[in-house]
Amino acid sequence: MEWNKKKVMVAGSGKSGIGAADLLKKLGSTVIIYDGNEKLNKEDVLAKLSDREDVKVILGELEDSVIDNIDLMILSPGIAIDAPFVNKVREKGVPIWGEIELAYVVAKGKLAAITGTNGKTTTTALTGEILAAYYSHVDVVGNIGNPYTTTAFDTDVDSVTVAEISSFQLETIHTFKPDVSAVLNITPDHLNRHHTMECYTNVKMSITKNQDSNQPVILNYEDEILREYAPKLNNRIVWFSSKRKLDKGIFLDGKNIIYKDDNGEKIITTTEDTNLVGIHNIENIMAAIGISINMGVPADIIKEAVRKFKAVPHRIEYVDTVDDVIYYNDSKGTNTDASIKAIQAMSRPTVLIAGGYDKKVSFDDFAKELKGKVKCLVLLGQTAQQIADTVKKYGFDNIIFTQSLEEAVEECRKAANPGDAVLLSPACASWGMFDNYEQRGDMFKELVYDMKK
Ligand code: UMA
Repeated sequence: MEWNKKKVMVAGSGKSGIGAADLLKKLGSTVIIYDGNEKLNKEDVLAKLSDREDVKVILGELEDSVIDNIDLMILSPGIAIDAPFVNKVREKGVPIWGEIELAYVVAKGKLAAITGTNGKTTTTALTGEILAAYYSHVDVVGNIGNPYTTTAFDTDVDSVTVAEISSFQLETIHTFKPDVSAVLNITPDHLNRHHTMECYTNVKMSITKNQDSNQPVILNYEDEILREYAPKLNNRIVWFSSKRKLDKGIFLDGKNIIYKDDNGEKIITTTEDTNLVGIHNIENIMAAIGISINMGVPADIIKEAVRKFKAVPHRIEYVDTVDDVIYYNDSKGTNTDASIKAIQAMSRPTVLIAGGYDKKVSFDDFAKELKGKVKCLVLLGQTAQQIADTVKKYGFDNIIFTQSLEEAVEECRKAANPGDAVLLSPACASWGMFDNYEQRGDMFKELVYDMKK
């Protein structure tokens, strides 16, 4: 690709858009940034760039005459592929790539890519730590918050990249081909954007679509959707299971986590040699082991890196203890399955804060988990009423409605007794009330810390 001859439009001026624009500038392309939010300030957008020279910013409406003059559009993951302006660009025959595709085309070295509904961030961070204990140049990128485009230009043949890839990012890949891929689990999420579970599953599984038949995909044997989908795959499947011994793959034997392949069986580590809690985290460790072994890391290095690894922020993160009430921040619980895991991990009577952006999913499975664990449910956001209606169907009626996170935390403080836990695990995205889950979690932590002031 003769990048220096291309006029490229980057859609979205968030982290991904800025990363993509910076990379394109380094490649010598002419860059136009487009963002549908007309309330943004062009100067603020330009100020985020490393090199703003000759970059044009368009906000609000996108005119046909602009589209007629571009060679390529790079889409940010938060923009739906069927958004009206994207459809228009497609109809005019302009190629549309995601920022992951752009970074992949530029990057060199080895690549491991991880997707799944839950556990992606922990598994990606852990895999990154393991690989960094063995290889000298490791980048951890993607949905984790560090766009792949920000590292791609500086990679070389010896570089190793670990990428957390969301379903949004997979919608716009074309040649993206990881050396090792992993799909951790598939449960309902983002159905407002992908519409059906079938579409969501197909998008998730497309992480494998360009891999050669000898390139591995690490899959969770306990996930029914993955087990059903597996026969359609052409890859070398490496299964992991937290519930049964497998003929081959990664599994538990008592406390030992075993890796077994044609060369025999090896104990990699044990369930006690980790700071992570919960069976879902054992699965994340298993996936990270599967990826690392297939990226050439020796077992003793893996064991040591797993032992040292600490939980990622916003994922059942201990915040503080106030009046013998433990506060946990699980703001990354942005779907029901993630929140169910957080509720299951609680060992004290729990006051739960839930609710947020409406992704058009059902809360039935979530509601069933409250019994015996959650003593009081504090609701906020767009989904508050839907969650209340659903939990009432299952006989739970200790519900408090609130209008803000401040009010929710205040209500939790009143509802919790010494010996209880307060858990922020909204089962919903933060959008609408917050920019992202990090902002929501950080605000929760501040509100908890403020209690001691
Ligand atoms: N925008 C438009 N038109 C639209 C929608 C958005 O112009 O129709 C503009 C907005 O005005 C805004 C910009 O696009 O200025 C935002 O772009 P974005 O939503 O793609 O957000 P980024 O800041 O680029 O962050 C993205 C990911 N966000 C989403 O997928 C929604 C981040 O994942 C990711 O960390 C980051 O890229 C770096 O790669 C967040 C996320 O919530 C954590 N991901 C979802 C999840 O994990 O469930 C998928």
